[in-house]
Amino acid sequence: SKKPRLKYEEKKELQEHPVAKKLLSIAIEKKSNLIASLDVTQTSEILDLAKKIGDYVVAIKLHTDILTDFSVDYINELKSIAQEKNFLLFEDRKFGDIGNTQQLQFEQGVYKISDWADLITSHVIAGENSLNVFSENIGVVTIAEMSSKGTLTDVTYKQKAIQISEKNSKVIGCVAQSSLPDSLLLFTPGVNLDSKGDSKGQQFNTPEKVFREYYTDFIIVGRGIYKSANPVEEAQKYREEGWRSYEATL
Ligand code: BMP
Repeated sequence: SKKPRLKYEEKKELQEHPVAKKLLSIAIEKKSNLIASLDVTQTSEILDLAKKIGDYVVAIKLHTDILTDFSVDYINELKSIAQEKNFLLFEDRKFGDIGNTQQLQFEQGVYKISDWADLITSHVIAGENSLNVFSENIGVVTIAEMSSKGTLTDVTYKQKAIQISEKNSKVIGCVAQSSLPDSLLLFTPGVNLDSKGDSKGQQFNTPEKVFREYYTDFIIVGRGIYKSANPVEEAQKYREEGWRSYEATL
């Protein structure tokens, strides 16, 4: 039989990075392991959803480059909602280039991600040095394994991505669809209670399955929440389901 997983309190002890500690503190305080991915294209929709579901999540994941009306005012308002409701801002930029280019994408352009993100995602396809450009105060989450059908992130790729992630003090964890060493936090997207997948390659599992089989730390839910008729009810449901499934593995 499988050994029991580490509690969030125990994982917090293992973490050195302030953002990892903060994320785990929020999880413990809110009894939530839910990250809502708000993949909508207007800032007003994000702000509205963030106000409504902010109490139930540990972080809101963003794809800022899909917004049609980005502004600094929007970011400032989102930051104040995040502070009030106690969640982190997670920019899913999936950097995937040489370090110099990633640095420009991280610090410059319209979005100036380095000014406001608490967490960012990065591929490690360009090798370990490409991660050196991210700042110390931002938690880097590497993409070790993807949720989509036919992904190229096979076992060897995943193992190498984990090795790079374990060695780098800026990395707090990985996006993956299987378990990780205890020193890394596991973020699992492709979670939905009502659907098995879409026509574009996404594959969904239930929260129960990803906690039981992978010992994930955080579930990432997109369309299951923001596309539903009642996002508040769904956010509450995923929070409860995620927490119940976590406790069942202890
Ligand atoms: P949805 O639950 O609507 O499928 O959204 C999943 C979110 O997680 C999307 O924002 C997607 O970009 C992200 N994601 C994923 O689905 N699979 C991965 O392997 C990595 C991701 O970041």
